[in-house]
Amino acid sequence: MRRGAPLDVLIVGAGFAGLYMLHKARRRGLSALALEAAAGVGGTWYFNRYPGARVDIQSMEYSFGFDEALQQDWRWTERYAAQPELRAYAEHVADRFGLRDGIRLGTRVAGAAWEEARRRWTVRAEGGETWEARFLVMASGPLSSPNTPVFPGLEGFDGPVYHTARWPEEAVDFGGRRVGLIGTGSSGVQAITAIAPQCAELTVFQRTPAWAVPAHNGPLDPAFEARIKADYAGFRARNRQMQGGFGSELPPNPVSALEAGAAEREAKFEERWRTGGFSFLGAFRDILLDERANALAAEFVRGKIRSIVRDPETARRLQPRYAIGCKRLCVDTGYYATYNRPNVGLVDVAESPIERITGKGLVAGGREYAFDALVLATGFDAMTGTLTRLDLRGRGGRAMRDKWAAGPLNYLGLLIEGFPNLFNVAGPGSTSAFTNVMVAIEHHVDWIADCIAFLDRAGKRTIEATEAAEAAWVEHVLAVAKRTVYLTCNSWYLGANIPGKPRVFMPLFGFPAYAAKCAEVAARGYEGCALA
Ligand code: N01
Repeated sequence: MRRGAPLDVLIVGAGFAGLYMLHKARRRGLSALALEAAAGVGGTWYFNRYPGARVDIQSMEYSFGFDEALQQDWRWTERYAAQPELRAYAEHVADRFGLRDGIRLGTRVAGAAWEEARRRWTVRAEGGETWEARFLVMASGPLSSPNTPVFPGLEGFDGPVYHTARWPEEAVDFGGRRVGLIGTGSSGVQAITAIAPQCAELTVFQRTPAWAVPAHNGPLDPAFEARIKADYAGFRARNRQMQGGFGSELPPNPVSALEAGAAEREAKFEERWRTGGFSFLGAFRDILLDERANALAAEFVRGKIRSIVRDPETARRLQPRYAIGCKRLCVDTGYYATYNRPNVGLVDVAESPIERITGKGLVAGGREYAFDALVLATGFDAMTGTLTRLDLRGRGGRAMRDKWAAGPLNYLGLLIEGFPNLFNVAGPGSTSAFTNVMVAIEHHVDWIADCIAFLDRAGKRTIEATEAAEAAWVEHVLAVAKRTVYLTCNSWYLGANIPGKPRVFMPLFGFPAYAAKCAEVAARGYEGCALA
């Protein structure tokens, strides 16, 4: 069944990107509709409601800056907001800007096809309903397709299995139960810390240890809030000048870790450790750029792990051996200390891999571990998973999963050759994963809205990247990564967490240079794109 008149903009997703895109499109006088698979808005913050889920960028920064009244009125209760508050914020934004009637909840998009003759997208939901639109905006999120590894026997497990990224709406009671948990990335680190005090016994199956620094979360300091709100626009602008789009209150130290003396280095690491959060990686300017500088920061944190974790063997297993920050740094609230609890055990499944799940637990290294409930904190098919899992067909019926078979070709992260009038928000080729994603989202949505306005003014009906621009862009993203430590480990940035996924470095490091490039492309009449 085809729905109504063609839309200007069809948006996939009603997380923060979808909400702002819908608002922006309407403000520009465009007809727009957002389709959302979930029963509520919020995207990531709708689905990831596992115990302990919390943002790792400070709340005052991890929020929209596009509306002064919104940022003045909204009050965060904690330095790092927990998932329920973030979800409430998304709900508030939907109500405040009257977006509800432009969102179809419970509507999972199955696919979309470009119709060349009519120069439109036809978007199809599961269930068969279709919509037509001039522009298709993928606001489906870089971390929205959960990864459930193939564990033989998983279906035969007697107890409940929970994935952190698809946590049930109703409360899960772990009281008196033995819990097994696989995965120690950001989700695992938070879930382990929160579940351990709730359950009888927690066994963590770790393949790669996480680097974690303390959040020092707590109630939001009213004096800090007042100071930021006195010039919120200035605060946002200063953050946009930072490589990650956040952290201007404590910028990176301009000194090299290699030039500092041992005492100065220790003092600086200690100071940043006490401050908490990602600021640790800015203790010296070259921690993410130079492996030797990185090794000094890494050894400092390994020392912290040894001093926190009482059992030497557990402490040994928890100490990572790869570059700190190479996989996304975790920001924790007592993670390492959780292993001092008598009811928490750590099994290294790198040394003794998981062989199979049984009815009563799992077998690793020839030994069976018993538990009543299983938590999978095994992450996502990041950055490309959502677009390649959809039946997305561009010019000539070409499927996105074929176009991206060897890696996600794109231009500026925003445009894809062969897929006219499709914009991808916060995807591969953009700084999304390396930035405060709220900054990345606002930047992309504003760019997209300006691009559509330009096309309409110029009487053009389509825009798409050229193959040459795409090839050069993908090369540029890799060249930037080569100047960092990011290529020295296996991470989801590289697609290395999914067996068989092409190893292509996907996110771009450095927001200010990226934003400047996007602005320059626009100013030059969308250089690198074919307009018709
Ligand atoms: O996923 P991950 P995540 N056998 O991919 C392990 C954002 N986020 O959901 O490293 C055994 O990081 C895997 O092991 P390995 C943030 O950007 C933010 O935790 O591949 N183990 C790893 O330990 C983050 O980076 C927040 O060897 C297996 C874990 O599962 C991103 O989302 C909170 C396995 C997956 O870790 C993803 O985080 C949460 C197997 N077969 C998430 N397969 C905050 O804002 C996978 N693993 C705080």
